[in-house]
Formats: sequence, structure tokens, C-alpha cells
Amino acid sequence: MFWEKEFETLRRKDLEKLQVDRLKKTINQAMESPFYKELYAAKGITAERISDVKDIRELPFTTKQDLRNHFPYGFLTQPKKEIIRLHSSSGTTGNPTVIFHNRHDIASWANLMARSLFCAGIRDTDVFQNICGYGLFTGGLGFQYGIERLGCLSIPAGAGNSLRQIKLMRDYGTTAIHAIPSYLGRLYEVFQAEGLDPRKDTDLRIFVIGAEPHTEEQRRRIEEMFGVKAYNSFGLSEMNGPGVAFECTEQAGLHIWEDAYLIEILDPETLEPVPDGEFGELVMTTLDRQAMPLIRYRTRDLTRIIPEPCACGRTHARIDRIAGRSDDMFIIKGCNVFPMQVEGVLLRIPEVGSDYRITLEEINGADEMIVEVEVKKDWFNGDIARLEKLTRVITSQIRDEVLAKPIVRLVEPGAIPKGKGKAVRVIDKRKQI
Ligand code: ADP
Ligand code: K
Ligand code: ZN
Repeated sequence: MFWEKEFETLRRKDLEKLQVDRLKKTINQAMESPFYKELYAAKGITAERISDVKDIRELPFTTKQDLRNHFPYGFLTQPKKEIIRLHSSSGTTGNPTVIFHNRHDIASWANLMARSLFCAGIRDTDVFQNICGYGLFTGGLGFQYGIERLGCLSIPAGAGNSLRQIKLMRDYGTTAIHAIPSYLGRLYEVFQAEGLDPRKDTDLRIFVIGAEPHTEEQRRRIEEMFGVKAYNSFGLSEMNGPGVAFECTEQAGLHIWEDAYLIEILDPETLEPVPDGEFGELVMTTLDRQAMPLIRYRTRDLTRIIPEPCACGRTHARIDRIAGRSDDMFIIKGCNVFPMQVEGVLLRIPEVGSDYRITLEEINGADEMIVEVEVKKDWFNGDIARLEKLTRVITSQIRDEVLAKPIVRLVEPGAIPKGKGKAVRVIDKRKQI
């Protein structure tokens, strides 16, 4: 049932006690870094001030900008001799962010990944294909180490080349896959083009999907297409990468591993805690990282705590699927819109295919939201009236959800260009730089 029963089912009281101990250790360790040493000295902060998890509220926040400003070594607590790996964001604008790990950190991360995969029902008898870029991004090696720690037969497939992915699946009898959700609609189309049905022509049973926002509708579609159970995986490189929070087989929120992370949900404006169960910004503190601890890191991700205990018996809190990032939200015609609201509407409409794109643009002096929607095969058969009717249906359903009227354009399957990594859902042409 559990990878580490003693940790996963700790009574809340004992879990909090463990957190306080680890938080104090983390503060002491952090003060070995130039950044926290200076910051905490200036504010007179020491680990002795902490006797309850709530005391974390007295500590200052850490932001992505802090990481950039102190690039590359300002957060490092140990000499390079101790460090065995770094992961880094691309940093096309300004300094990248970089996270360093020592031996302990890599082992701890691999264990959390194994715990996460086990929690989603994956076992050492599974053949696990990791469809994800290897390299500086965390989804490749992060999963790889976890899959091996769990003991699955791992296939480090890397991203892209769907025909090769399908061949690997069929040659080796892949049973479990990790991929970003926006890729899987495309993969399914390639199966179809090859005259294959993944439900019949593969042994697939479990998908792990994450790294980008997606809706419940998207998950259900993926499950339906491939005949699998799909579990949501959440993480961010600043907190190692994948393995931060994962769905268990209940599929009712993501357990966030509280022996490794202290979490807060705060109002992004006031930075005060929101009541349990309400949405706010996830703020995280590492509790088991040595080379580069981060304290009160503002993730910008919006979620909420699901207050009820989970039926699976794990006591670690669950977070709701990420509603978006605070910087994803856009304002159109005076309405605040998250891309996932639009996705939710679109994927409830059966005629809608696997991809969509939102463009914000000024047309004749007014800001407009243009929603390009791929429809399923066979819809471009010359029946204009049928397409017009579908356009009207989609337009009114999006307007009902986000309160602003979009301009909907139906396009053929595959018409929306696909990037290499995470899907780009919104293009804002209004911002003239
Ligand atoms: P980058 O910042 O380059 O995208 P990361 O891999 O660190 O690199 O991205 C982490 C971010 O991806 C998270 O902060 C979150 O916004 C998003 N993310 C990761 N997993 C999920 C998920 N399961 N659902 C929604 N968003 C996710
Ligand atoms: K095995
Ligand atoms: Zn559970």
C-alpha cells in the first residue's frame, strides 16, 4: 500500500513536530549561504525563534528574482566539492535560475519520486517509458532516478518522435508513461494514423501527466483515448522538480509530501494565509535539502488545500489541481480569465479536438480574445452550416464561463503549431515592447 508507511501515515501532530525539527535544521543550513546569511543577520533571525510551524510566518519570502539576483552561487551552502548536480531553467531573458544538489539531495529526491509513483499504483513490475526531455530540465533525470529507485524497468525515451515512442511501447510492452498532457493528444493522432488503437495494441495501464496546467476534462480525455488511469504530477525545479505533490489512486487531489516541504497557501495580494480550503498562492519551504535550501519560496502557483483526510490513509495534505499561475491570468474586456477556464469549456465539447490557442489582439481599436480550436477529423468536409453552428455553440459557452465574448475560429487537426516543450496557451499581442 505504501512506499514508506512510517512517513506517509504519520499522525498530524507527529508530522508537525518533524516539520519543526527539520525547519530549524534548514534555517541553520541556509545561513551557510551568502544570501540567507546576510538576510537573516539583518533581520536578527535564528532557528531558536521557531517552536511551531506557524512561526515560519515571521521569516521573509524568497522569490525567483532573488534567485536571479544571486546567480549562480549566492544560495549555495556548501563548497563545490560536495555538489554533484545542477538543474537550470533556460533563462532566455536575464539570468537563469539554477538549483544545486549534493548526494543527500539527489537520494532524497529519488526517494520522493519513488514514493510518488508508488502512490499512483506503479510497481517494480511496470515497464516505465519516460517521454520527457533529459538534460537541464528536471522531468528527465528526476523521473529517471525515481523509476530506478522504485525498480521499474525504465525506458529513458526522451521527448518527441512519436513513431519511435510507439515502437518502443510495443517492442518492450510499456505499461506506464510519463508525459506532458498537451503532447498526448498528438501522440494519439499518430496511433490513429498508423491504424493502431492504444487500448488494444499496447499494454499501457498508467499515465503520469504533469509539468503544465491541465483540466479534469483533459485528464478524462487522455484516460479515454488510451484506456489508462492518468495521475496528476506536480513539481517545480526550485523544489527539485517532479515528486513534490502527486495524486494517489483516489484521484482526488495531490498529496504534497510534508516531511520534505512545508507549505502555506497565501493571499497573493496581502500575503496572509487564506482559510483552509480557499484558493491562494502556494508558498513552499524545503525541509530536506542541504546544498540549497529555499525558505518561503513564492511559487506563483494557485491552488487550495483539500481539508478532508484522504481515503487512502496518507496523512499528508492534498492540494487541488493547479488552477494556473498568478502570472497566467489575463484581463480581456474587463474580465479576469485563466486559460484553464477556456480549456475546461472546450474539452467538454465532444467535437473539439486535441489542441487550442488563445490570442489576445487589438482589432479595430478593441481588445479581442481569439480562440483557435482544432476540431476532430471529418469536420472539414464542406458542411459550412455545421461548422458555423459549432462556432456559435463554442462562443456562447466560453462567454458564459469567462463573461467576455471570444472570436472563435475552428481549424483542422494539427493546424496549431506545436512547440517542443510545454504548450503555449496564450499569445498576447497587445503588449507592445
Ligand atoms: P519552468 O519554470 O521552466 O516551466 P519548471 O519545470 O520548474 O520549469 O516548471 C514548474 C511549473 O510548472 C510549476 O510552477 C507550475 O506552474 C507548472 N506545473 C508543474 N506541474 C504542474 C501540474 N501538474 N499542473 C499544473 N501546473 C504544473
Ligand atoms: K523491474
Ligand atoms: Zn490519498
